[in-house]
Amino acid sequence: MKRAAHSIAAPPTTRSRLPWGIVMGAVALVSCTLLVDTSNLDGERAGVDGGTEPLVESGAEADADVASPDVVSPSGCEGAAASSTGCLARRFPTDGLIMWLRADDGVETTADGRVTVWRDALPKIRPGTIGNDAKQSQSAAQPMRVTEAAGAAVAFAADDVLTLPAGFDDFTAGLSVFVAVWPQLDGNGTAGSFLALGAPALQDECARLGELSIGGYSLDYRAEIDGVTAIGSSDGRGWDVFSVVHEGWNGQGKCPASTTVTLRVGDAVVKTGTARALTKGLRTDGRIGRSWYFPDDYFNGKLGEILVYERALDDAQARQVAQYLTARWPRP
Ligand SMILES: [Ca+2]
Repeated sequence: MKRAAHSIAAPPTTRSRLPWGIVMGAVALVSCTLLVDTSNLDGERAGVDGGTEPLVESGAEADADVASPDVVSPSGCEGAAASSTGCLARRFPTDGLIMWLRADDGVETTADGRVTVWRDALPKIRPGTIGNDAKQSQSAAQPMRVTEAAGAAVAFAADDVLTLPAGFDDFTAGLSVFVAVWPQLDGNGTAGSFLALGAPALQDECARLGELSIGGYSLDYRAEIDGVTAIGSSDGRGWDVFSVVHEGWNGQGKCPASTTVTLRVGDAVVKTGTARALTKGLRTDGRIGRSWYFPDDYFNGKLGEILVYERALDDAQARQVAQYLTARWPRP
């Protein structure tokens, strides 16, 4: 395992409570085991309902199964209005959405196109909300804003990373992450980690970290030392819509030792596995474009849009978000 070997030589400086060598060994073991596991189980989760969103139509709010997804053209959202934040937000569930980065709006750059801030769109649909803006003040580490057929995107090269503010502290209702990404694969089919949410202080036996990456042509989700890998998920030839839905505690008072993780490519489930649940705690080291587990692994490629929910979306809701992103980020 090339990645595991070189990461052991470069331990992160932020890990303090666990002997890193032991943890990394376990990660490598899990990864190697999962690479030969080609089972493709179908994961169905119970729906999670609740909350109100002013821009979600009442029908969708009352029915968590989203009987008739208003994916293409919500009323009043034709023409130029269709790409407004308010209209886009009507095409997918927003209950539990805690971060929404869209590269065609909210990206601020220097005069030569280096990204200083990628602003969270959430405050536009939830006035008063403080967004999870992704930032980078060091010029050498700033990704570039690029324009192409699908619209503006944020392009990351090695050593580029955006940092997220502290937060992301309660995933007891689960975690769902959706990403429109065009990975630039290296000779090993690896493009690195595009989103890492970590790490709160160690509180129990459950996972402080969640990370989504592309390695060996596979989509890889990690929660602490547990991993779920979908083999052959990416060819690097265009936009991909990847997602992970990690179920929550389901009403238990303490994080369960094993919970279901569902990986999708587009709106199709490509892998279902298990990982320990995510623990509660303020996450202070979230970043876009650099692995937390493998500090030398930076993301290479373009990101178009990222949505993070603090709950596990049910199957219909997850497909709806995926279909929204696939329509927005078509393959050229
Ligand atoms: Ca750079």
